[in-house]
Amino acid sequence: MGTERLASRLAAVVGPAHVLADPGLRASYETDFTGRWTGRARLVVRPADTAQVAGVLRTCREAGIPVLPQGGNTGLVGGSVPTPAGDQVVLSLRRLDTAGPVDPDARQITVGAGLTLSALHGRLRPQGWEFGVDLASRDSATLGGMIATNAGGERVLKYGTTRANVAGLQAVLADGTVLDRLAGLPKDNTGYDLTGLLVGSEGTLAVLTAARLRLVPRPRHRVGALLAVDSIAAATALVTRLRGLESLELAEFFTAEGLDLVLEHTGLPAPFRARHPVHLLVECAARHDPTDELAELLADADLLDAAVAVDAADRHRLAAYRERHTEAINAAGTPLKLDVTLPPAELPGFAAELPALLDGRARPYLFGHLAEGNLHVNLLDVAPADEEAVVLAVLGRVAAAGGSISAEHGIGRAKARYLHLTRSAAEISAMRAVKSALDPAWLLSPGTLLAAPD
Ligand code: 2HG
Ligand code: ZN
Repeated sequence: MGTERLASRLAAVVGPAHVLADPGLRASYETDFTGRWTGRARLVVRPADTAQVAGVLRTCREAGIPVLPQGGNTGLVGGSVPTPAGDQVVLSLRRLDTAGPVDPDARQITVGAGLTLSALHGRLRPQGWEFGVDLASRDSATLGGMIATNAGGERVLKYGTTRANVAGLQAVLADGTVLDRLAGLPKDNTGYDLTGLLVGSEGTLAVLTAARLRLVPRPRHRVGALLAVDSIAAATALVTRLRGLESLELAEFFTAEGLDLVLEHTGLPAPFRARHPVHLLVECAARHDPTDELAELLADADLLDAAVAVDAADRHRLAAYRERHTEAINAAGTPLKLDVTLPPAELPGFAAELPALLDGRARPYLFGHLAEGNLHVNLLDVAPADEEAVVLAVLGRVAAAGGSISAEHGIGRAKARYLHLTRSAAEISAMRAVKSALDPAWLLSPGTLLAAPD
């Protein structure tokens, strides 16, 4: 089907103003935040509700047109932008940004897939509730995108990944069939867990349109601290001790090199007078004030420096040193991002071996979520000819150490060909069978996660 005819069919579903054909209007949907992943959409379609999503999918299915669902386009593995082939319709879910009332009995809320995380936090805060998942890209990341990628973020040690915080979903299959699992019953053993299957499926099995989210009462007190230590090993050992505090909510690390870039990019003052090798950002939250228990635990820790934040403004000031890494690294170049998990005991050894693995082919920046052994290995200045070898050296080492080649960003297009490093042939073939069952023509998010059959 020609693009003009397709556009008019889709305009009949979503209205002409929401079918974007003009390259200027399409541009922000076609390139990711880093600029590394870019492509061309045949059209961008912006439905307003679930019925329109179903109509778009039915139209594309009939015409055999591939569809790429997109949320806030904050993904970092190329799964949220179309391929350069120019054949995919980008299906933006951003207009599905509704939020229902908080259900205090169930401790849940129903939201549209296009609601941003910040908008959700803003809605819950005055009502005394909180969504456990939080991450640096909260202003643009949408709940649908976060669920599709099973986003992790900064509070996994306390609340788990997005999966643990989703009680139900509404989703549309490639043929336009709507699956409605929004009841959010805490006990419901009636067959396959379709919600669990769709969480983390990266847009390959269905298009997520709404979610039933679990909430927690907003803790009355939060305290933060930025701690300087002399090595990643010391930071890891400190996190192990800090986990003895039930109130611990966050334990994030970064190194001197990353902090240098953040200071240069943001103009923020240095957190300490001296330059320290490794920083650990921690936060504790509880109904009681956790300041004393944190101070007690830190009293005999081997710290090079420490700053404590008891009010929200100070906490945000300290958190900025960690949260602004992504933009600061981006300002310094186009990073090659390898988001990996290692068993905690393997982490210091991996970090020490990294320079040898890279062998001068990249400038590394390490930061991430220490409690889960989740390292964001950001590499600058990798020559295109070295990319494949560098990726294989790092991911191969992670696989050999019993880690995972994607901790929280997903597989996307970036790592599809490396999936076999940490998932077995039997697992991949089971995944392909599920994909074929739910999307027989392989029209959803082609190229993401699994290579299409020949
Ligand atoms: C974070 O933890 C995000 O801030 C982004 O997962 C990580 O930029 C990255 O590599
Ligand atoms: Zn992260």
